[in-house]
Amino acid sequence: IPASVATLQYKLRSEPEKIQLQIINELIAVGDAGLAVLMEFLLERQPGLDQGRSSKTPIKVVEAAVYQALFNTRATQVVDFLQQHFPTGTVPLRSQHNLDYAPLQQILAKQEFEAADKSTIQKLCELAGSAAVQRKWIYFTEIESLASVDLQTINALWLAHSNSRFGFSVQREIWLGVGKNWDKLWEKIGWKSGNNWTRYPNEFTWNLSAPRGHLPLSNQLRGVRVIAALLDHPAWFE
Ligand code: UYC
Repeated sequence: IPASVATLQYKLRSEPEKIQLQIINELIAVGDAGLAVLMEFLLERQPGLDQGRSSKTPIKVVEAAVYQALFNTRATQVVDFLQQHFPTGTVPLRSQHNLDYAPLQQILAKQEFEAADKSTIQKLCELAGSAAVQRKWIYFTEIESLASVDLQTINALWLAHSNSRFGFSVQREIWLGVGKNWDKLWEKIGWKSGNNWTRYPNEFTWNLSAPRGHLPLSNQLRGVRVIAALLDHPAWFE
């Protein structure tokens, strides 16, 4: 390995998270030698990926960023490597109801955020039960009983594949930051501008240039009670 790459490899292992995230981009820019370092790093960290997860530290930020950066390259050797060692990413796809979150993970890895948003709504309905699946939307009264594990998995996937920009826990943090004032939340996450609601789907920003907390969406047509129940769910503080 060239000396400069070795230095980056050392820093990737030893620097604080903020620096690690910058090093990832530098290693990607190096090309094959850099990709090899990133793949090795993921393998080293693999046994730890299941541990130390609570709603406070729902994902391993650096591992998720390495995975996503590698995935974005679409380089053949990387595609094969990820397929072999991380076929469903770095977030454990835990579900109390045996729901399969692998499709959502793959859509998010491809950064297809509009499809991921649809898939998320669908999963929430599946979690709520067959009546909600038929209806295609959830009553606020159904939210409370949604399994925390599943909500945490969905949230962790959004965080992992968005550099922690998107996810219910991000929306919750912003909501608490504005004293639970809905109008201030809508402005901050780009769901409303002045008196105008952002129109679904075309006016929403389906990529990482969106404001923090922009996604996933919750339709407000029937009021704020669904999103209120979602952001107040025990999944985020238990
Ligand atoms: N839509 O405006 N939305 C839909 C949002 C509202 C409306 C879906 C978000 C305001 C209608 C999603 C915002 C409103 C439908 C979202 C937003 C409105 C629809 C698809 C900013 C009018 C057709 C999934 C707050 C003033 C379907 C789903 C229907 C759909 C999301 C209109 C994800 C974040 C108050 C007419 N909107 N929605 O849930 O239900 O249907 O009739 O929030």
